[in-house]
Amino acid sequence: MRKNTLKEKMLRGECTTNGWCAFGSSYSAELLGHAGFDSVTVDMQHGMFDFAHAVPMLQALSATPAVPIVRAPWNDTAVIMHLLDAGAFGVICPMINNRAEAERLVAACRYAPVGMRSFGPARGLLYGGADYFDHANDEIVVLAMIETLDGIKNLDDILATPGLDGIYIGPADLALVLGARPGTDLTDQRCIDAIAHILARAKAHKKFAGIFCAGGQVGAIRRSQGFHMVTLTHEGVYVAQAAKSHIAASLMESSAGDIPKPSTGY
Ligand code: 3PY
Ligand code: MG
Repeated sequence: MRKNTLKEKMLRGECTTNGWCAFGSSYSAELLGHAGFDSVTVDMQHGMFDFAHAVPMLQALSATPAVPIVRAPWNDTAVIMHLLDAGAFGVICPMINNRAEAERLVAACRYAPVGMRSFGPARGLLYGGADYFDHANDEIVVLAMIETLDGIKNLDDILATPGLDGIYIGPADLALVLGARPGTDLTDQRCIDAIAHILARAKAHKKFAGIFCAGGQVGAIRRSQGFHMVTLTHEGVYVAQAAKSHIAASLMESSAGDIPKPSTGY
C-alpha cells in the first residue's frame, strides 16, 4: 500500500502543514495539492459542498504530492466509511466528547478485529494499491477533534482510545465553549491555557496533536509549541487575500523599470 507520508512525518516528530478545501472544486483542490502542503483536507463539515463533490476533489488530490484527508461532517459511521472508500488517507472528526464517541470514530476507520469498517475500498484500492486491506489500519490517520467542554473533561480517556492516532484542536469552537470569541486563541488566557493543556496531554499519551490556525504566522507559533500538524487557514481566505493583494499592487505607483521577473504568466 502507498505509504501515508503525513503519518510518517508526524511519527518522526516533525511538524506537518495541512491545507484546507472549502469550495467543492477539484481544480482548486488540485492547486492546493501542488502548493507544498504535506496534506490537504477536504472539509465536509463547513466546506460548501457534499459527497458528490468530495470524490473528484480526492481524485484531484491523488495526483499531487499532498496526502488527501477529510474532515467528516460528523461522527457518522456510514459517512466516514464512505469517505475512506473514496480514498481519504486520514479522517479528522468534529466534536468528540468522550471515550465512547472516540471508539465509534475508530471503529468506522479500522477493519476488524480493531474496528467494524465494512470492506469496499473502491478508490482506496486505486490510490492505496492492491494490498490496501493489509495495511489500511496502520496507514489511515484518525484524529478526534477536541473543541467541547466534555472533550476537555474526558481528554485522557479519549487519548487512551486504542487505534486513535491523535487529536486535532478546533480553536474557534473551543473559544465559544470557554466563553471567549472565535479568533482569540492567541490572546484569551482561557484559550491559551486550554490549548496548552490539550497539547501537553496529547504528548503525554504519545499521540499526534493538530490544530487549525488562522494563517501561516499562527502556524509558525503552533509549530514552535510542538504541534504535529498545523492547518494554515482555508481556501476561502487564500483566494480573498490573494485577490486583495493583487488589487492593492495594481493600485501602487509604478513605472516600466519595476517590471517583475517573468513567471509562468498565468
Ligand atoms: C474550529 O476552530 O472550531 C474548527 O473546527 C476549525 O475548522
Ligand atoms: Mg469546530
